[in-house]
Amino acid sequence: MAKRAFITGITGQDGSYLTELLLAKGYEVHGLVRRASTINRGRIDHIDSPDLHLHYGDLTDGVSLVNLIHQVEPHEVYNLGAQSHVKVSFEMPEYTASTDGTGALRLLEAIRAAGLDCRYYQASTSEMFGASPPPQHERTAFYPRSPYGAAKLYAHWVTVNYREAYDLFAVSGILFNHESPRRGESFLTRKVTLGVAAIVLGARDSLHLGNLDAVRDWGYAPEYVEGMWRMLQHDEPDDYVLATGEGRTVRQFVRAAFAHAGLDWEQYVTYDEQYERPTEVDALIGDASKAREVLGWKAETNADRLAELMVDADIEQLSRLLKA
Ligand code: NAP
Ligand code: F7E
Repeated sequence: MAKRAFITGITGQDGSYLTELLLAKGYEVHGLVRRASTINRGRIDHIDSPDLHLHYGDLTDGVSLVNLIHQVEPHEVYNLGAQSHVKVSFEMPEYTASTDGTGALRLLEAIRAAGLDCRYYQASTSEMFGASPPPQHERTAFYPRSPYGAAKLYAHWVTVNYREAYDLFAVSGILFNHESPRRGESFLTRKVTLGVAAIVLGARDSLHLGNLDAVRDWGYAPEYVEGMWRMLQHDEPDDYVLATGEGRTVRQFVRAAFAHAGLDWEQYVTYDEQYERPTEVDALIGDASKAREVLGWKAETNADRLAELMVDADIEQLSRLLKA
């Protein structure tokens, strides 16, 4: 019998790659989708499989989660759904807390109430380390710097608590930034590579950014969803950092992306204060030794290569759009 997986956030960047991975492994995949006035499934539209099933629900609606967990009876649950934008979390702190923090609790309670023998993955984040200096690993002190980071820290600890209190196979993947051509358009990397594509193709002549000094550890999303799956296949539930171990400033990423298209970034990028955050996370560089030793997982794609592949993908996609 095929294993059944239940994924929240299936329409997001990671959810789409994880769905492809699990279907290729022979899983039956069930995804939670939100009702909106327009259909928002661009990242999974290309997946044509009788083993993919979508269900309406929301992480802020506990009843929908209880009903779906009962109905699907999953072997594995991946909780990837979130209001995942750090800057937006300062504008919508309560909604972010409900979706990203209490949402995890609602899902864990639905699993516990159903009495299922099921494995649970929580999408934790390097944002929980916040002001703690790099390199950050599983034993680094948490010090979140945004409502997003604080909400995710609650979800992280409640996952640990359900593991210890109820013997649930619950793991928390503490993932550093990971990107791809499917990255949301308002995150730094994608905003930059889309901007480069638009400049190359003559559709715009400048790009407005905020803080260029922040350091991030950017990896490639398809490799990170493989790490999530490996965490759930291990004998024991535990917490793992996934990261490349290499830090780059925003400025370095911008320079690499423009250079790949033969452009000098300084001629196009201007500073705009509106993209600053009330409190910033200055530097995130992860130490993923534990994932390498225990799970055999290692990031293969670094930020320079990522900038190149994202610029290439955006130039190709935008030229198709402009020709249409
Ligand atoms: P993403 O592209 O922003 O996708 C977020 C997903 O969550 C979307 O499917 C979205 O649905 C869904 N969602 C939002 N609010 C929801 C709600 N109230 N109820 C149910 N679903 C909801 O995020 P991602 O980059 O794939 O990241 C996946 C997860 O990993 C997130 O939890 C994120 O916080 C976490 N994370 C990401 C990174 C990273 O660098 N990418 C690093 C560490 C942790 P719609 O499509 O309907 O909006
Ligand atoms: O910002 C700076 C910004 O929004 C990266 C999420 O996936 O990773 C992500 O959070 C850096 C920050 O990602 C702009 O101030 C400058 O220092 O791409 P970002 P993030 O905040 O690191 C973590 C691990 C998650 O868990 C989150 O869900 O870039 N920056 N200028 C800018 N950022 C944006 N978005 N836009 C700018 O114009």
